[in-house]
Amino acid sequence: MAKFTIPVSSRRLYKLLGLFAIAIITIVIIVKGTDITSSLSGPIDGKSDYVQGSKKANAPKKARTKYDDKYKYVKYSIPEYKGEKVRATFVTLARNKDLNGLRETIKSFEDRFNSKFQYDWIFLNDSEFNDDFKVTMTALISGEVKFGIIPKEHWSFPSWIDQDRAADTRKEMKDIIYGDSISYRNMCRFESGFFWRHPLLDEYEYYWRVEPDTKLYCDVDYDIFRFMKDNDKKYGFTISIHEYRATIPTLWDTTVEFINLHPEYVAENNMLDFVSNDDGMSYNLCHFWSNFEIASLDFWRSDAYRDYFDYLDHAGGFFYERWGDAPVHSIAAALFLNRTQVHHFDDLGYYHGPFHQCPTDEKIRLANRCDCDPNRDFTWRGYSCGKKYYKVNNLAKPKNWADYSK
Ligand SMILES: Nc1nc2c(ncn2[C@@H]2O[C@H](COP(=O)(O)OP(=O)(O)O)[C@@H](O)[C@H]2O)c(=O)[nH]1
Ligand SMILES: *[C@@H]1O[C@H](CO)[C@@H](O)[C@H](O)[C@H]1NC(C)=O
Ligand SMILES: *[C@@H]1O[C@H](CO)[C@@H](O)[C@H](O)[C@H]1NC(C)=O
Ligand SMILES: [Mg+2]
Repeated sequence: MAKFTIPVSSRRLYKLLGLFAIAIITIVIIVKGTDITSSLSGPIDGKSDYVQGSKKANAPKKARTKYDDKYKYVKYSIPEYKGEKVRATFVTLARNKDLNGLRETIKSFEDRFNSKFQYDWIFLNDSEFNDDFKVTMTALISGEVKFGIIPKEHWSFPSWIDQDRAADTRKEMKDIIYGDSISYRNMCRFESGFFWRHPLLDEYEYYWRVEPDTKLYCDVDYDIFRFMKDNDKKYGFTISIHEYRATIPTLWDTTVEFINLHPEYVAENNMLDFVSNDDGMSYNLCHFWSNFEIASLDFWRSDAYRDYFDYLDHAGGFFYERWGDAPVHSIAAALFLNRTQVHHFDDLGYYHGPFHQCPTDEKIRLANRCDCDPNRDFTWRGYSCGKKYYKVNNLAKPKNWADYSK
């Protein structure tokens, strides 16, 4: 019997020890838990300190330094910009129904770039944003988030537009993508002439335009706005493409009329050869795909662009045809900028349905941890204007570009 009592009491002892251990673990978890909550409330309350400190941005990645010499090309061509932050912001035009498409998009832009630099993000809509939208976006974004409403006169027919003629156009164009849409036309006119006039953008010098359902495929470890500013870049793009001719039948002729009135606005070292194959006689339909833009707000604020937009707006093509903001922005950039002020971000991976930019240069792709398939890259394909852009600017294409051109 005595032999039995010992194991029983030791079982009790084990039980007691077990309970004691569980109690300790529970206490540790509770204490840790409050630690986590209090450390979370720090950055949220003191967000501005956190943003200015930008400490994360300056910490080099361990894995990266190990392979520094192997990826020398990348290091050499893309210096890491760690200087002072630029007055820059993201800008997204959106609707309630874009919330789902925006969640993943924002996550990829934050993970790949913005969590390291904490730039602000502005959302614009033609009516008030609801709370679900605001709360979700604010939680996902590391910088300050601002919501703005578009003034009615920036999102409607201007007084001089003939409503019957505009309605006829929408009927005639019903078989062309967005051809029958009023809201799409308002959107194109807004993105051409008004987003940069919104008071929320006044304090900024540069912006990065982001649309719902897009994605960033590669790490961006340098301050891309700093890069723009330090190198006097005014317009940066990823994908370029040919426009549907039916949407812009008179855009070029209207542009030529404007240039004849204002030859002083045309830059000396311009990029006319990117948008015209016959020295300005006609438009070759090439444009930068404006759903992605990293650009200077001061460029749109310039007299040249303001007067150009005004001229186009009075000509009525946003409603009598279906002029897109992409060809309007691109033609302006090609004519009013020194060609050295336009930049192709060949180091970025980007998706907006149905096209991808995925760096075909393996060194770039691996160094920047791109999660895209280069076989889907659009840059060197026939319908793209990438080859044209590289040719007219005397830029070297990646060695293997032809493997991704068919
Ligand atoms: N607020 C608002 N945004 C719009 C409207 N139409 C388009 N957008 C936004 O404008 C951008 C371009 O529209 P999208 O449908 O993506 O056109 P696509 O990229 O040319 O096919 C996106 O950011 C949309 O969220 C609209 O009627 N209201
Ligand atoms: C944006 O405006 C539209 C009306 O134009 C409205 O239906 C929608 O709810 C607004 N979006 C958000 C997120 O509030
Ligand atoms: C265009 O920019 C480049 C680089 O900044 C400069 O060397 C060149 O002089 C400029 N050309 C003109 C015509 O302004
Ligand atoms: Mg889109």
